[in-house]
Amino acid sequence: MDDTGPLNILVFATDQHNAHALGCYGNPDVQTPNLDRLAAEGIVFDNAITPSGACRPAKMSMLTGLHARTHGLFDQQEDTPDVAHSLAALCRNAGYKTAFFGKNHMPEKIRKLGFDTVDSGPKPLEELPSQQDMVGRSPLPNEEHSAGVVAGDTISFIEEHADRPFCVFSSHFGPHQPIRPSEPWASQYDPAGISQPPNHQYAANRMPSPLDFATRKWAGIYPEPAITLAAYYGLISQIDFNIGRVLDRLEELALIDRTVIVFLSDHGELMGEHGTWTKEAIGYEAVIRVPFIWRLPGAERGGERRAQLSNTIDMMPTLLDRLGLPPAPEVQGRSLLPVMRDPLHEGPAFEVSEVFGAHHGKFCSALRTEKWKYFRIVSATDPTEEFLFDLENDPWEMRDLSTEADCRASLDQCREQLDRWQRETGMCGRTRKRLVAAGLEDAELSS
Ligand SMILES: [Ca+2]
Repeated sequence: MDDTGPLNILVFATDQHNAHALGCYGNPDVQTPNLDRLAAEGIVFDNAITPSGACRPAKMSMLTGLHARTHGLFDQQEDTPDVAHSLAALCRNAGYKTAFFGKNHMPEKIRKLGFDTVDSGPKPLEELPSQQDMVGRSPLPNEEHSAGVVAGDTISFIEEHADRPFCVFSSHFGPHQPIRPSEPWASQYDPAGISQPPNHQYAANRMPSPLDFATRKWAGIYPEPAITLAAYYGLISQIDFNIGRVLDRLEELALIDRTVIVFLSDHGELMGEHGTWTKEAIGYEAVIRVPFIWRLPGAERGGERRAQLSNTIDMMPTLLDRLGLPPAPEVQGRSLLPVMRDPLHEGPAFEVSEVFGAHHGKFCSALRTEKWKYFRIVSATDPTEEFLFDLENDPWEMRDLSTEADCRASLDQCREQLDRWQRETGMCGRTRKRLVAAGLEDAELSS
């Protein structure tokens, strides 16, 4: 292996992918042999958090290493802010060929973020025959389905630029709805044989109010949970197959050990957990925890796992660190290389994820430690809701402890850590304007 010269970057992103829905994260039903192979040759982060449980903010954070409150794409708004730096722009400045295939959420800005080649391919939501077809079988063969097209475009680009350093995002539309895999994946899973998450039906002592929005929105559109889960797993297996195609080609071209490979999702999916689907302004693990897998050249530390907390804003500084490029100024993520190379290296005490649902005016901020989950939901009109879960003893978050007297000290500590983080992190003018417009200027949004 020639280990001189610059390394390539290949990022596989899925959209709305619950971290429970991978074989290498312990799911007994879903088949993900290619991602499991990547995990066996890579390092799996078991406690990775998205900075925001919404598509556009999370994608922007991935590309900039910044929290949503700082880059200013704070919710699903259409206009995208200009940013001072991005991973792709820094790579391009260093001589890399840059490309983004698949779902980018910001067609008007993606080139400005530093990508030379941009191709979204087919857009499944726009091609959906009707809302009633949100879950089901795609009539398209794999090569015409977005999952196959994204992989095909990625392979062509890599073949064409095999002699140049490249930075490629291969960004799948799925398993975000529409949940419509091609055959044979649409028939791969028998709904009767699929196990449900333990928290899909349970007697909760309290539920966050934004869950109602998702439940109401999808009532009558999503079929029963087992059928939806079978389609969701089918789409994940189809994406896994296509990721395998890219990995195989990378090996054939002898580039796999000249490339840093990352797999992640922008955010999670309720996936039937807590009784509903998609995502909302809530801080459950189903929404904010994401799969995060790193394959370093030479499969360094391959097959290892890390329990230390990480955040997907760490991707950009980690890649720059491993490539030997100068770190970006003002980036809020941190390089994960020290943790990857030393299993005993201390991780951060907590990570934060924030999401604002403009459609109902609720803002949720979540604080995650290795043991605790604290999240609170504020709005201009309703009382603040607070939740606390003991993830060591209740990983599926089925018992809220925020009103338990003997958890009071932990609740106070989490709340104080989150307050301080929000105060110290501040926010950009654009985010402030957005929140003031929503009547949240008096809420606990420290600046
Ligand atoms: Ca998304």
